[in-house]
Amino acid sequence: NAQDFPSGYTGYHNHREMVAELNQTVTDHGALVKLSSIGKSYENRDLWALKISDNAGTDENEPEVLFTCNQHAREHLTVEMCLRIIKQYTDGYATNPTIKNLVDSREIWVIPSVNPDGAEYDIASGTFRAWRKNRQGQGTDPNRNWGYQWGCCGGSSGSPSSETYRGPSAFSAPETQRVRDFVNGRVVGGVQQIKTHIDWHTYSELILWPYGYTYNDTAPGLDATQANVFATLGRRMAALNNYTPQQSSDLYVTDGSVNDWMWNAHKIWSYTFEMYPKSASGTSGFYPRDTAIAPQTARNDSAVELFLSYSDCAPR
Ligand code: PAY
Ligand code: ZN
Repeated sequence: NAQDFPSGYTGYHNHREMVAELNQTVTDHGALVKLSSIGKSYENRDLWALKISDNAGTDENEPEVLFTCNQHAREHLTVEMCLRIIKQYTDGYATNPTIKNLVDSREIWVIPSVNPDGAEYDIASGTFRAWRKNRQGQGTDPNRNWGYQWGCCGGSSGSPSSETYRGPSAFSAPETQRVRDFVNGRVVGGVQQIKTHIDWHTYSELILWPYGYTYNDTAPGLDATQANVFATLGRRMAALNNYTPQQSSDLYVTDGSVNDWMWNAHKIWSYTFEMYPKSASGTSGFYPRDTAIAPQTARNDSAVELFLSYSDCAPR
């Protein structure tokens, strides 16, 4: 039994509505999409992944792109961003040649809610709790629980009551485990099929790239050429959505983040997008009214399109 959003926010999708939307997409665009669960959350909700491609039921040899949303519970606008991407690349297929070309030549994976337990808990009392973590014990911050340089360097806490609790060990959260296993499972014939990834968050209007664990631009596994690719594509996307592009640690040091693991473990060009608003006081930035959904998700259309176009090559 899913919770409802308070008035002024009913345009957001709660978990039940999100699942209904995914199923409707399957009904409307059966040949273009495949819906599967990558496993369960701590509270036993399915973590749904929608694949968008021509011949979606077949594993074709095409570059794969991953979008993940809602690692953090209260960042509800990101669920809407993932749903927007799904709508754009399914509804637009028949009429928009650019979209058709991208869908035909890529396999686009969308996981619209990595942390459904936290998202439901955030709205369960009828008012927002400003909850960030998952619902395992006092809660683990999923974006401090990934297994590269976990807990090494700062920006996470070993205290279970902290907002940035990293968990007792890397991948202790079922949600990060499931996404890890899904990504590990995309290695086919020794080659990782997923080339690029965006993890959507709110807020601050930023485009971030690895590493988060160190202030250095280059570090083991990330050389100057690669750092330049991250920055070049980051800046090009930022020119389209008017976000600020920077290395992740320029915001603050974070160890155990998803971007660092995706890059280090798989050389996936992994970005974090921090959505609207640019700034806010207290926790208000996490709760823009539902009237912001349409403009603030559409704002990323051209950056997403550019990002998809680069999934088979690095920008120069
Ligand atoms: O890789 O640097 C990174 C991730 C940065 C985000 C994080 O802390 O995980 C930034 C914050 C977030 O979206 O969770 C920003 C928001 C405003 C916050 O809660 O501080
Ligand atoms: Zn976040």
